[in-house]
Amino acid sequence: MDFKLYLITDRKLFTDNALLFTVIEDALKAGVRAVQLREKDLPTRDLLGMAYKMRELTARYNARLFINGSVDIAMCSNADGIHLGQAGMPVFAVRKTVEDRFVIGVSTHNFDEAVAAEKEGADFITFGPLYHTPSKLKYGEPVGLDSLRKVKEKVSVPIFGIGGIKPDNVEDIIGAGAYGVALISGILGESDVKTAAESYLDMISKCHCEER
Ligand code: TZP
Repeated sequence: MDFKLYLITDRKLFTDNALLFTVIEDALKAGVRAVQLREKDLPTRDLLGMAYKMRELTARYNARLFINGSVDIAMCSNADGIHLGQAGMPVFAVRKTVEDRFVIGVSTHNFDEAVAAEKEGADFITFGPLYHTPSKLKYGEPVGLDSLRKVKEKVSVPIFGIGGIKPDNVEDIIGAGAYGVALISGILGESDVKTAAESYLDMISKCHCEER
Protein backbone atom coordinates (compact mmCIF):
# COMPACT_ATOMS: atom_id res chain seq x y z
CA MET A 1 0.00 0.00 0.00
CA ASP A 2 1.59 3.24 -1.07
CA PHE A 3 -1.16 5.66 -0.04
CA LYS A 4 -2.80 6.69 3.21
CA LEU A 5 -5.34 9.14 1.82
CA TYR A 6 -8.04 7.49 -0.28
CA LEU A 7 -10.21 9.95 -2.19
CA ILE A 8 -13.66 8.76 -3.28
CA THR A 9 -15.68 10.41 -6.04
CA ASP A 10 -19.25 11.67 -5.94
CA ARG A 11 -20.13 13.44 -9.17
CA LYS A 12 -23.43 14.61 -7.66
CA LEU A 13 -21.53 17.21 -5.65
CA PHE A 14 -20.86 19.02 -8.94
CA THR A 15 -22.96 20.65 -11.60
CA ASP A 16 -21.27 18.58 -14.33
CA ASN A 17 -18.73 15.78 -14.72
CA ALA A 18 -16.08 18.09 -16.18
CA LEU A 19 -15.99 19.88 -12.84
CA LEU A 20 -15.45 16.59 -11.00
CA PHE A 21 -12.38 15.89 -13.16
CA THR A 22 -11.07 19.41 -12.52
CA VAL A 23 -11.28 19.05 -8.76
CA ILE A 24 -9.84 15.53 -8.83
CA GLU A 25 -6.87 17.01 -10.71
CA ASP A 26 -6.53 19.69 -8.01
CA ALA A 27 -6.41 16.92 -5.39
CA LEU A 28 -3.81 15.00 -7.43
CA LYS A 29 -1.74 18.19 -7.71
CA ALA A 30 -1.86 18.41 -3.91
CA GLY A 31 -0.38 14.90 -3.65
CA VAL A 32 -3.39 12.55 -3.45
CA ARG A 33 -2.24 9.18 -4.80
CA ALA A 34 -5.38 7.01 -4.73
CA VAL A 35 -8.82 7.69 -6.21
CA GLN A 36 -11.88 5.45 -6.07
CA LEU A 37 -14.38 6.00 -8.87
CA ARG A 38 -17.64 5.45 -7.00
CA GLU A 39 -20.57 6.29 -9.23
CA LYS A 40 -22.79 3.34 -8.49
CA ASP A 41 -25.92 4.57 -10.25
CA LEU A 42 -24.33 5.19 -13.66
CA PRO A 43 -25.16 2.97 -16.64
CA THR A 44 -22.20 0.75 -17.61
CA ARG A 45 -21.19 2.68 -20.73
CA ASP A 46 -21.25 6.03 -18.96
CA LEU A 47 -19.21 4.58 -16.10
CA LEU A 48 -16.72 3.12 -18.58
CA GLY A 49 -16.31 6.55 -20.18
CA MET A 50 -15.60 8.10 -16.78
CA ALA A 51 -13.21 5.26 -15.92
CA TYR A 52 -11.17 5.82 -19.11
CA LYS A 53 -10.86 9.52 -18.32
CA MET A 54 -10.07 8.90 -14.67
CA ARG A 55 -7.41 6.35 -15.65
CA GLU A 56 -5.75 8.84 -17.99
CA LEU A 57 -5.85 11.57 -15.31
CA THR A 58 -4.62 9.47 -12.38
CA ALA A 59 -1.84 7.90 -14.50
CA ARG A 60 -0.45 11.38 -15.25
CA TYR A 61 0.06 11.84 -11.51
CA ASN A 62 1.22 8.29 -10.87
CA ALA A 63 -1.85 7.72 -8.71
CA ARG A 64 -3.76 4.47 -8.18
CA LEU A 65 -7.26 4.13 -9.59
CA PHE A 66 -9.90 1.90 -7.96
CA ILE A 67 -13.25 1.13 -9.55
CA ASN A 68 -16.15 0.62 -7.18
CA GLY A 69 -18.04 -2.62 -7.61
CA SER A 70 -17.20 -3.38 -11.20
CA VAL A 71 -14.58 -5.96 -12.15
CA ASP A 72 -15.29 -5.62 -15.87
CA ILE A 73 -14.84 -1.85 -15.85
CA ALA A 74 -11.68 -2.19 -13.76
CA MET A 75 -10.29 -4.58 -16.38
CA CYS A 76 -11.34 -2.52 -19.42
CA SER A 77 -9.98 0.72 -17.99
CA ASN A 78 -6.75 -0.85 -16.75
CA ALA A 79 -7.40 0.32 -13.20
CA ASP A 80 -5.07 -0.68 -10.36
CA GLY A 81 -7.78 -1.99 -8.11
CA ILE A 82 -11.38 -2.84 -7.40
CA HIS A 83 -13.34 -1.62 -4.40
CA LEU A 84 -16.11 -3.97 -3.32
CA GLY A 85 -19.17 -3.23 -1.19
CA GLN A 86 -21.17 -5.67 0.92
CA ALA A 87 -24.04 -6.06 -1.55
CA GLY A 88 -22.26 -6.88 -4.81
CA MET A 89 -19.59 -9.40 -5.84
CA PRO A 90 -18.08 -11.15 -2.80
CA VAL A 91 -14.36 -10.74 -2.22
CA PHE A 92 -13.49 -14.44 -2.43
CA ALA A 93 -15.00 -14.74 -5.92
CA VAL A 94 -13.17 -11.68 -7.24
CA ARG A 95 -9.88 -12.68 -5.63
CA LYS A 96 -10.11 -16.17 -7.08
CA THR A 97 -10.63 -14.78 -10.57
CA VAL A 98 -8.27 -11.79 -10.66
CA GLU A 99 -5.61 -13.36 -8.42
CA ASP A 100 -2.98 -10.62 -7.90
CA ARG A 101 -3.83 -8.60 -10.99
CA PHE A 102 -5.81 -6.08 -8.89
CA VAL A 103 -5.53 -4.63 -5.43
CA ILE A 104 -8.86 -5.31 -3.71
CA GLY A 105 -10.41 -2.97 -1.15
CA VAL A 106 -13.62 -3.78 0.70
CA SER A 107 -16.13 -1.52 2.48
CA THR A 108 -16.94 -2.80 5.96
CA HIS A 109 -19.30 -1.39 8.56
CA ASN A 110 -18.95 -3.72 11.54
CA PHE A 111 -16.54 -6.18 13.17
CA ASP A 112 -17.84 -9.30 11.41
CA GLU A 113 -17.68 -7.74 7.94
CA ALA A 114 -14.13 -6.54 8.60
CA VAL A 115 -12.92 -9.98 9.74
CA ALA A 116 -14.67 -11.72 6.83
CA ALA A 117 -13.22 -9.30 4.26
CA GLU A 118 -9.68 -10.06 5.38
CA LYS A 119 -10.33 -13.79 5.47
CA GLU A 120 -11.76 -13.75 1.94
CA GLY A 121 -8.76 -11.98 0.45
CA ALA A 122 -9.12 -8.19 0.80
CA ASP A 123 -5.84 -6.25 0.55
CA PHE A 124 -7.32 -3.46 2.65
CA ILE A 125 -10.65 -2.41 4.12
CA THR A 126 -12.51 0.78 4.78
CA PHE A 127 -14.33 0.81 8.12
CA GLY A 128 -17.13 3.15 9.09
CA PRO A 129 -18.96 5.45 9.13
CA LEU A 130 -16.83 6.49 12.09
CA TYR A 131 -18.64 9.82 12.49
CA HIS A 132 -21.94 11.32 11.38
CA THR A 133 -21.96 11.97 7.67
CA PRO A 134 -24.74 13.14 5.41
CA SER A 135 -23.02 11.17 2.61
CA LYS A 136 -24.03 7.87 4.17
CA LEU A 137 -27.19 8.36 6.21
CA LYS A 138 -28.41 4.93 5.17
CA TYR A 139 -25.77 3.29 7.36
CA GLY A 140 -27.30 4.93 10.40
CA GLU A 141 -25.38 5.65 13.54
CA PRO A 142 -21.60 6.01 13.41
CA VAL A 143 -19.65 2.97 14.58
CA GLY A 144 -17.12 5.09 16.49
CA LEU A 145 -13.46 4.71 17.39
CA ASP A 146 -13.91 1.92 19.94
CA SER A 147 -15.16 -0.42 17.22
CA LEU A 148 -12.19 0.61 15.08
CA ARG A 149 -9.86 -0.38 17.94
CA LYS A 150 -11.56 -3.78 18.20
CA VAL A 151 -11.26 -4.37 14.46
CA LYS A 152 -7.59 -3.39 14.58
CA GLU A 153 -6.95 -6.04 17.27
CA LYS A 154 -8.22 -8.77 14.95
CA VAL A 155 -7.48 -7.61 11.40
CA SER A 156 -3.99 -7.32 9.91
CA VAL A 157 -4.68 -5.70 6.52
CA PRO A 158 -4.58 -1.89 6.40
CA ILE A 159 -7.75 -0.19 7.67
CA PHE A 160 -8.95 3.14 6.29
CA GLY A 161 -11.31 5.03 8.59
CA ILE A 162 -14.27 6.45 6.65
CA GLY A 163 -17.35 8.58 7.25
CA GLY A 164 -17.34 12.18 8.45
CA ILE A 165 -13.56 12.48 8.24
CA LYS A 166 -12.27 16.01 8.91
CA PRO A 167 -8.68 17.19 9.39
CA ASP A 168 -9.36 17.52 13.13
CA ASN A 169 -10.27 13.86 13.63
CA VAL A 170 -7.46 12.28 11.55
CA GLU A 171 -5.13 12.08 14.54
CA ASP A 172 -7.70 10.21 16.67
CA ILE A 173 -8.49 7.80 13.82
CA ILE A 174 -4.86 6.92 13.21
CA GLY A 175 -4.31 6.75 16.97
CA ALA A 176 -7.12 4.18 17.15
CA GLY A 177 -5.31 1.94 14.66
CA ALA A 178 -6.26 3.11 11.18
CA TYR A 179 -3.57 3.00 8.53
CA GLY A 180 -5.18 5.90 6.66
CA VAL A 181 -8.42 7.71 5.92
CA ALA A 182 -10.94 7.54 3.07
CA LEU A 183 -13.23 10.44 2.28
CA ILE A 184 -15.52 12.30 -0.07
CA SER A 185 -16.88 15.59 1.22
CA GLY A 186 -13.91 16.57 3.40
CA ILE A 187 -12.03 17.22 0.16
CA LEU A 188 -14.53 17.33 -2.72
CA GLY A 189 -17.00 19.44 -0.73
CA GLU A 190 -14.47 22.20 -0.04
CA SER A 191 -14.22 25.31 -2.18
CA ASP A 192 -10.40 25.03 -2.24
CA VAL A 193 -9.86 21.35 -2.95
CA LYS A 194 -6.08 21.58 -3.30
CA THR A 195 -5.64 23.22 0.11
CA ALA A 196 -8.09 20.76 1.70
CA ALA A 197 -6.20 17.76 0.28
CA GLU A 198 -2.89 19.22 1.44
CA SER A 199 -4.19 19.65 4.97
CA TYR A 200 -5.18 15.94 5.16
CA LEU A 201 -1.82 14.85 3.74
CA ASP A 202 0.03 17.05 6.25
CA MET A 203 -2.08 15.71 9.10
CA ILE A 204 -1.50 12.09 8.06
CA SER A 205 2.25 12.45 7.73
CA LYS A 206 2.39 14.21 11.10
CA CYS A 207 0.46 11.37 12.76
CA HIS A 208 2.64 8.67 11.23
CA CYS A 209 5.84 10.54 12.21
CA GLU A 210 4.71 10.72 15.81
CA GLU A 211 4.00 6.97 15.81
CA ARG A 212 7.63 6.08 15.14
N1 TZP B 1 -18.83 4.44 3.43
C1 TZP B 1 -19.00 4.64 4.74
S1 TZP B 1 -19.28 6.28 5.09
C2 TZP B 1 -19.12 6.70 3.44
C3 TZP B 1 -18.89 5.58 2.69
C4 TZP B 1 -18.72 5.54 1.22
C5 TZP B 1 -19.29 8.10 2.95
C6 TZP B 1 -18.11 8.96 3.25
O1 TZP B 1 -18.38 10.26 2.85
P1 TZP B 1 -17.80 11.52 3.63
O2 TZP B 1 -18.38 12.68 2.86
O3 TZP B 1 -16.31 11.46 3.52
O4 TZP B 1 -18.28 11.45 5.04
